[in-house]
Amino acid sequence: GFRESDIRKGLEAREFQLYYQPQISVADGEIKGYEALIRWEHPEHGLIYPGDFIPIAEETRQIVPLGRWVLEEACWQMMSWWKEGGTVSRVSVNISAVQFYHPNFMQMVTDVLAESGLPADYLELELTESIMQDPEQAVFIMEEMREMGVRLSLDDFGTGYTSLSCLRNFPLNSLKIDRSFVVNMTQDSQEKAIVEAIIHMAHNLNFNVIAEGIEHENQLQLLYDKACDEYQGYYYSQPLPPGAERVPERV
Ligand code: G
Ligand code: G
Ligand code: MN
Ligand code: NA
Repeated sequence: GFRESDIRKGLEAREFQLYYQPQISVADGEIKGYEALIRWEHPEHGLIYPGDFIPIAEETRQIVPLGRWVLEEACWQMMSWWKEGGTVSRVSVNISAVQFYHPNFMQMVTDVLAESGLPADYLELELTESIMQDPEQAVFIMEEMREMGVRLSLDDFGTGYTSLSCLRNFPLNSLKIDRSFVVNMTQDSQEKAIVEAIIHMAHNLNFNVIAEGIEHENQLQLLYDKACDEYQGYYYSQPLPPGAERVPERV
């Protein structure tokens, strides 16, 4: 496995890269934004996925400098596309609980936005249910983020233990339905009922809903019927490095 020093050296050698996956409007197929997903182009081991190094980065707190790099890179990329193409896109950046509770987190986000010039409302932070370890503190930090104009989403929703009474207090813009609920929803009426219930609840709380892991046309049709707002998945495109042509993956 990788160690703290490997991650530090990888960062110094600029071996990390962000891939981007579009977030698509269910109603009209328009690209609403991109999720940034980190990859490690390791000189010896090739392309490494976050599951193989993010947990170690979190344990060793290397996620703090690595996470700052991710945020800088994502904001810089949006500005660069904006300058090239005339439109600016929303970017969603995954934030781990270690980063979120770091005392400099707020200042770091403020600094990166100022340095890059990206308007705050084009940045969305994807939080997981693990930040709910301290709900009062979480709400406090989230409210400060929202005052800055940054958008917030709750990632992998349904896989953690967020109580619904907590959820109501979170100043979120959107909720992302975990892929595990989407996989069988067209065949399994119970999974379909869960997806439907999440969409209704989220809308009643004034959150947008994004479904993850959409691989088939019939899944997209179901989301349309249930008025889900956005989707992500191989059906539209895999996550790709900047500048790559769209690659739908037929599975
Ligand atoms: O493509 P995929 O294997 O990229 O991503 C797997 C998981 O890794 C996702 O659940 C995502 O939350 C996490 N992840 C991807 N990029 C980042 C990142 O930049 N920071 C953090 N903290 N997690 C990430
Ligand atoms: O942050 P998060 O857990 O949401 O990361 C999304 C993960 O899901 C990434 O690893 C990404 O590569 C992966 N992913 C994105 N679209 C699809 C899809 O359609 N099918 C599958 N199996 N994985 C997907
Ligand atoms: Mn995510
Ligand atoms: Na997710």
